[in-house]
Formats: sequence, structure tokens, C-alpha cells
Amino acid sequence: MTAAAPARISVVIPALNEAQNLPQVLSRIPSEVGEVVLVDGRSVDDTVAVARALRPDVRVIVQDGCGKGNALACGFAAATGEIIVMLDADGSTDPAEIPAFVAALLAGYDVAKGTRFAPGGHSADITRVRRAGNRMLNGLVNRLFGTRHTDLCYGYIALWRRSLEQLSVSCDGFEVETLMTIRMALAGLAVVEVPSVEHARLFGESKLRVTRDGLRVLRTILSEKRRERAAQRTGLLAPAADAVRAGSPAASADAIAG
Ligand SMILES: Nc1nc2c(ncn2[C@@H]2O[C@H](COP(=O)(O)OP(=O)(O)O)[C@@H](O)[C@H]2O)c(=O)[nH]1
Ligand SMILES: [Mg+2]
Repeated sequence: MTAAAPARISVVIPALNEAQNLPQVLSRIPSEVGEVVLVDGRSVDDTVAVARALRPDVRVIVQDGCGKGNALACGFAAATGEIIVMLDADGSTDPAEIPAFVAALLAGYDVAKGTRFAPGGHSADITRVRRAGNRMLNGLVNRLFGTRHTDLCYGYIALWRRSLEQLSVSCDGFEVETLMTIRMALAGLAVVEVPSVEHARLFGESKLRVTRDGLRVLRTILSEKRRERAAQRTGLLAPAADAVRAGSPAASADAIAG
């Protein structure tokens, strides 16, 4: 990539009944984003019509299965950009932060992973129970895979297409960020955490169910560990890399300027 040909950025937005929230989200997407892929979960409200009215160039696809993970996998397959950014449709993840994530990628990282729990990050959305569960599961991943993440289950992630292809994202539900995070480590990708401020969902309710989805995350962690062990026996997968480094948008921007 050269200065004359900036990386094309695709945003992938899974959306299930988010018509009321989309105006706030779509209007804040920065102009350097070249493609918006909205993955509809067969919404029964006006999600698709609102998206098309607000952004006539939006690419709407309907997911072929169920859940946020399946929606993202469908969106990844459809997106054409060199850089892919995952964004929620409920107003929690602020599109205005996209340049900070992209800056980290342009500075040389394979993945820019948002964190609400490093200095500069914050969440006005997460409940006390979810925070505790996330911390516990995050600790388990760090112990089992030798990583140093501070926020396992946050869906604000940007990465290069070539890195995404190494992850083979194939899961249904809210375990998707966990699956991606572990596979980033197993693939030895260079991951930097980007502090991010998560806003409260604007309208409607979260589709996440704490016990059901917490258990899905736990099962994903354990099955990925089994996969890693099996791969180590056969020599088909590199050992987990300690690839996560603390970073900040400011630091990433400095690296680009340099
Ligand atoms: N297409 C699609 N999107 C979904 C599904 N479940 C959740 N989402 C979207 O994923 C994003 C995060 O979901 P949300 O319910 O806010 O979960 P939370 O942020 O973890 O509380 C939102 O944009 C949802 O509309 C689904 O089954 N299909
Ligand atoms: Mg949400």
C-alpha cells in the first residue's frame, strides 16, 4: 500500500432490529470508510429500509444462519476492503473511533482490538455481572494462551483482510470475539489494544443472555485449547504467541506520522 493508494476500509455491522439506532451509527461513519456492509438478522422492524434511506450505498446482506457470530462471518465474506472494521448497530461502538483503529493497522499491527478496560477506555453499557464474567473469562484466556488482553468480549475490532482470513471465523453467537481473539494468538498475529469508550445502547435491549452466552464463551475457550493441543501434537499449528501489546491511538498515530 502506498500513500497514493490508501487502504480501502470496509465496515461490517451486524444488525438485528436496530432501526431506531442506525441513524446515530451510520451518520457518524467517517468519510474514509469506502464500504458499509450491514448484515441483517431478518429484522422485523425497519432496519433494512432505514439503512438504505440513510446510506444509499450500503450493502445489505441477510445472514444465512443465526446469531452475531454467523452475521459477522457472512459480512466478512461479503466485504471487499483491505481493512475490515467490526461495528455494532446499537450506538455502543462509536464510528468516530475508526481512525484510531485504522491508524494502529497502518502502523504495522495485524489487528487493532478495542478495550474498555485499559487507560482511556470506558464502558457505559456493560453490567456488573457481565464485567465480572468478562474479567474471569479474559483471565482464563490469558492463562491458557499466554496473552495479555484486558477486554476479551468487546466487539470493536479492526484487522487486515489477510489476517482475518487466517482466523477462519465460523461460529454462531456472542462467542465470536473470543474465538477471534484466541485464533489471533494461535496464528501469531501482532495485536494491539486500542482504548475505546463504549456508550450505552441507545434504544432496545441487548440480545445477549449472560448465562447462555457466558457458557458458550467458556466452551469456545476450552475447545480452542483442545484444538491447539491437537495441532501441537501434529505440528500443524504454531504455539500461541504472546502477541498483545498495550497501545494507544496516540501512540499509533505517532508511529504513522513517523
Ligand atoms: N445480524 C445479527 N445481528 C445481531 C444478532 N445478535 C446481535 N446482533 C447485533 O450485534 C450487535 C451487538 O448486539 P447486542 O445485542 O447489542 O449485544 P451486546 O452489545 O453484547 O449487549 C448489535 O448490532 C446487534 O444488533 C443476530 O443474531 N444477527
Ligand atoms: Mg450492544
